[in-house]
Amino acid sequence: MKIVFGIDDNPRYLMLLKVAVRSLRRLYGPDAPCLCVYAGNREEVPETLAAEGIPLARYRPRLAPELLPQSVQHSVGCFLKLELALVEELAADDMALYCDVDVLFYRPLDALFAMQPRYMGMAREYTAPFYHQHEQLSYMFRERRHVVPMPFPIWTFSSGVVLFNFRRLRRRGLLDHFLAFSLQNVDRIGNLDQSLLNYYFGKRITQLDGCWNCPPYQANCLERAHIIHFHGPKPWDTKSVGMRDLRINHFEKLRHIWMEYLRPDEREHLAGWN
Ligand SMILES: [Mn+2]
Repeated sequence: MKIVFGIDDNPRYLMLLKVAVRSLRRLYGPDAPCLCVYAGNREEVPETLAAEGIPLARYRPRLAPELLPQSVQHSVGCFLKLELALVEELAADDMALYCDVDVLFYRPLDALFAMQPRYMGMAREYTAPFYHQHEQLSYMFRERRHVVPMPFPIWTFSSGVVLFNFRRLRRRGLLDHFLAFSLQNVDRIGNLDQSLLNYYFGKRITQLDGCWNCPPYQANCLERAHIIHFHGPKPWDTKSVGMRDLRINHFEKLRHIWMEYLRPDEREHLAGWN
């Protein structure tokens, strides 16, 4: 199964991607199947990916940046995961494991690859309360209005790691419905792509164990995690006040493990980031 990432032109994504893939290859060797979907225009990105031997899929998203509100323009890359089932390079794949670039593969993934969620599998996110002001949302598709009741009560699933069942999403225009819903409701959501997945698919999402998407600030992260997700402070962020509460438990240790994947020049490059 392919491990799929999605990036836009934020240079930090590129550094995170390199480490994610290097950690994947430490577990599964240099031929571990992966793909990076890229929706930007910088020449430096394909060059860097080629140097790292990471396959690249250039993709023009239907949720195009110009169609998204100003408030989400800083993170347009995270919407890419919503339409991976349409990416040409994945057309022959029935399933794929999407991961944010801020992950570190820590233990084997075989048990995850063996799962077959009906639509998609995601782990819970404990720090995000499920909250919205709407009882239902609606969207127009092929001249008909469709109503999506908000799934009360429900917890929030994290979109940092998503095991997608593409075959299911490609059936009966489900993805077309979902993208129509997303475009027409993107200004009514609180948490980017993650809200769109939670609101639209709700109880159809299969819950994955937390070991597949484990933040370093979680107390049992070191002993349980298979995929570590630097949700919250990124590995170079040792100072920001806003993230202080999440630099706890295993953050420091895991940030060092992440750093060890970098070459000295790369480490120097991110010294000024915060
Ligand atoms: Mn993330």
